[in-house]
Amino acid sequence: MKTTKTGCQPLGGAGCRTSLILVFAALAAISRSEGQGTLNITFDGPPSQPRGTQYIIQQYYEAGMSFTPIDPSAPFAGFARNTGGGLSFYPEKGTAYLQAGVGSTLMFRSLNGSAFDLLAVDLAEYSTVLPDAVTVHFVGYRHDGSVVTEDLITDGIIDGTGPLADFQTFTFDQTFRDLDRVEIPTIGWSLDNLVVSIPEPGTPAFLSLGGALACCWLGARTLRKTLLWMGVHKFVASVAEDLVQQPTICHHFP
Ligand SMILES: [Ca+2]
Repeated sequence: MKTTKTGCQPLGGAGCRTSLILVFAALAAISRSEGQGTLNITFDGPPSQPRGTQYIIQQYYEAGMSFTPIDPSAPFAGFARNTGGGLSFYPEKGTAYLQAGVGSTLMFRSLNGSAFDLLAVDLAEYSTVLPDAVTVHFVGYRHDGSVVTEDLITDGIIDGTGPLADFQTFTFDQTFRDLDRVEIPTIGWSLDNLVVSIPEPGTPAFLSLGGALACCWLGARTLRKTLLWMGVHKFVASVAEDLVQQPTICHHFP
């Protein structure tokens, strides 16, 4: 009987079977941890834009995320970027943000095609001229092909450069996870501080390693059972036993 130098069970033993499950679970947890790649998109640029201005734009990029109209070829396609400061009738929090007036739509996605989680957003009404509470319709297109929606309703409190808090923070539930893109087809809103989570680069490699370890373990067990079932004599069975016993995962995960 061979023994391992590390003192842990050989691969395929009950101890390593448990360890393997724990390692694989840990890798999966790492891959979906919201602490990994969590980004707060502030819309504060670049590109630079003078304070107190509102520009209509057709694209904006920040932190690996792209923002465009849903249909860039549609009439008046675009959305506004407001830098705040000086425009007393617009929401004010001291930094830049996006707005949707007539004809505006917004779509955002990861530039490299990675699926992402949508966690939170700050929303306000469009202006003190249109101060009523507004319903902002979010449509999430998940990587598995399903579609989720959420209607967020602002409180209708807005005083521009006055003392009131124009923006409110909203959070999304677990359905807005693993998204390929999100669309906002409605208008009359102001939007800032979009919080998304994107898996860290290298996560697929971690998962591949976990999968490979699982396959090795399952493959070795299957091989041993098959050889024993076929009635091969003890020598062949001992070779299979060696396959089961080597290597140990503890060399890779001390
Ligand atoms: Ca901002």
